[in-house]
Amino acid sequence: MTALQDARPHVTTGPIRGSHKHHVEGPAGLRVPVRRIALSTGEHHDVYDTSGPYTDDSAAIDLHAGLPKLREPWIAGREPVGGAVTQLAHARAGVVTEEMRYIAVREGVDAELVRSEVARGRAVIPANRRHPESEPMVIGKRFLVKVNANIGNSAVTSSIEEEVDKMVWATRWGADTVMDLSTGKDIHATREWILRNSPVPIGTVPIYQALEKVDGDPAQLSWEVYRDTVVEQCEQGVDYMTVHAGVLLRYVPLTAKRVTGIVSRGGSIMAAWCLAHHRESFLYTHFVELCEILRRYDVTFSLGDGLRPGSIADANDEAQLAELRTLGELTRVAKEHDVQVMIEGPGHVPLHRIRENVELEEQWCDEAPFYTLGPLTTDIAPGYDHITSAIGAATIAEAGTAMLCYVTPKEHLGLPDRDDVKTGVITYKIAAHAADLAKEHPLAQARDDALSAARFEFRWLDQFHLSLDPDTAVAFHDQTLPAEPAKTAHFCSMCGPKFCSMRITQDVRDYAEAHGLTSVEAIEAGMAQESGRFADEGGRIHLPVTDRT
Ligand code: IRN
Ligand code: FE2
Repeated sequence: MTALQDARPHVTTGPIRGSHKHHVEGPAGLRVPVRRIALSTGEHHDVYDTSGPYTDDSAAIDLHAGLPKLREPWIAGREPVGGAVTQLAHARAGVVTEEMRYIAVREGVDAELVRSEVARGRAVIPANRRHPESEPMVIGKRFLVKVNANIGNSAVTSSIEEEVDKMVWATRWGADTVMDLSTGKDIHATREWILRNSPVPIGTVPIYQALEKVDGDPAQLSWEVYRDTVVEQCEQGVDYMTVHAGVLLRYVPLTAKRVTGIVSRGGSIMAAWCLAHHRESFLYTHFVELCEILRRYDVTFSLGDGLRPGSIADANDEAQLAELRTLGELTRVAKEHDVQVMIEGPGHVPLHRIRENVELEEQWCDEAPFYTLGPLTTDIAPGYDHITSAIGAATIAEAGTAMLCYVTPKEHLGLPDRDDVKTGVITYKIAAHAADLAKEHPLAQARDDALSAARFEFRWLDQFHLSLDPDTAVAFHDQTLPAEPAKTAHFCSMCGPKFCSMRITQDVRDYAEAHGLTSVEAIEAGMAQESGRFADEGGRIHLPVTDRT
């Protein structure tokens, strides 16, 4: 690997507050990581863990050496079926791979479900044979909704060190995959550092690097330059690649009257090439060769939405839907070659037009996993587009989208920094989890129940530790009640001791128990008492607060 400027690059290590890394023993000696949250009741709660060895106190982290090659023996021992080494080929042949078994433990499902979903193309396991460091995960609508975090430098900002740090940081907070969208200098070296140190699958958009190789002029691109770039990235270990092969020459004019034209970087590059040469996209005409390359490594296609709408006005328009149909055609070609496929989706879509996106994708792309960027449900809140898009993300995930590409507060404004990465990941974990609850995933609600019980019983530390972002929860609580006793107090500063509804409910229950009543009777009895007092005091509403000036 290219030497880093900083000989000791810094990444965040150590367990997340209130938890530690634990390994669940799976079949055939598999050790599957979970984050074990210790509760004050003596119980514990395990949650899905994407953070790799970085949160394991007993693991020695050496970025120069890279992570342990977890999958190496599995990959070495695997015989090709029908000439193909892909998870799809194995799944179709009825083989349950080690990756599938590992995933089954993580997801709390049968390994056979993982196999059959991969076999029918409704789920993918992005796992390049040359990225043995990654911990297997699955993307598909029958499984937990996943979140991708985009990182990567641009020509004007950021270093390799910062990008490696962002990758570790994003997975710490729950990113299931990371895409390296670097476009500036050192693209190859940045990716190498990220891959060798990443516990999650890494995605890229190879056309970005290909464009750098021709000095940023799309007209100078060629199939050969692109192909060599793809091979280079496959060799390095990239697990999935965005390929904007659905941007056809004849679709480009469909964007002419749009409010925001073509907003996809890859889409605009390919549109520029098609127009400059007045020829069909080389990604489309060489698609079979591309399948043959990806198949050798088991790299998963993420068929790009180069014509996604970039504004509410352009949602679900002809250009977008024409491209989606073509992505369906390409999905079938890829699967004939035993290559796994997912489909990228929009963008900017108002709430009432979101479901249609999922329905058409499922219909036209044979239910290949849908992977969407938000969508943003309004255009009017730059600076808050993690929120405008998380609303759309939760909605589209409930409808069946398998993975959500995060949007950070910097969307439309600048390159996200470390804080934006965390905000984006946590925001998208909320959207994904909201959808898991709505889909009644068997693993989802237990965490809500555990947290709510802690909240109701004033086990403040348990409440913090069960939350998606314990550090922020503690910090907010500390702002008004930093003292240690406040972490067990039966109130917080929002309502104060007298107006705490949870404490009052508990009083009601205690009263009921003491008087041998049901809660309902207790409330009635209590109310009769209170109204007596109200009348006694001359019918004035009494506030149990002494000083309200
Ligand atoms: C996801 C769904 N639709 C687009 N994406 C992501 O956008 C994709 O995975 C990649 O991270 C990025 C590609 O952007 P362009 O090149 O389409 O703008
Ligand atoms: Fe946008």
